[in-house]
Amino acid sequence: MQTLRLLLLVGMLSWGSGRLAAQTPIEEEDFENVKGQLVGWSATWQPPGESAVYRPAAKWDSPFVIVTEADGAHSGSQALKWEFSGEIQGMVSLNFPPLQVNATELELRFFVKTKGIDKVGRLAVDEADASGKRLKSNWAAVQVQPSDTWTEVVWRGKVGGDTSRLRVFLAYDGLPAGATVWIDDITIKPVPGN
Ligand SMILES: [Ca+2]
Repeated sequence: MQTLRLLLLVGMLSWGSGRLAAQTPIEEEDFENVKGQLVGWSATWQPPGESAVYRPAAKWDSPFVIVTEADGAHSGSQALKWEFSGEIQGMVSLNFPPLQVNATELELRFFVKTKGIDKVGRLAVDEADASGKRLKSNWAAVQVQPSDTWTEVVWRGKVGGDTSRLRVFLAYDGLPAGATVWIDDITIKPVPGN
């Protein structure tokens, strides 16, 4: 069953790739300049036995929302909040905007905080070319542990010469009502010396 779910997730991530292709990659995000809707973020949900549903962040309202929140940010006065109003079954992923690749060895960092979650999230880091086409998938590149305080997630890796952006997804296999994930202070930088 787990293998099947992984295959379904890989499939739905592929499906989202074309939609992300036109977006301008980012190098950092602290959410301080977000006014109103989040741009570039999206989510994909694969309910058991049904087709995957992909929507931009602003188009989700049930069973979860993806918004910025002023309270309790890691930096400044805003962070991203992914909040579940109802129980969710099946794989669900928060899809980051494409991240700019400017070296062959990279370090991706961000801060995460969770509430009402007792399982690990899986961070996928996919390599893509300038058109958004996926070149390589790094599934479960990092396990994101649940934590009610801000903790830093770090992924460091070498990418291929044709890679010009990374596509990052934070995925969970089912979540209870009330589950919340906050994200803040995303950076992607060359590893010093590379
Ligand atoms: Ca912030």
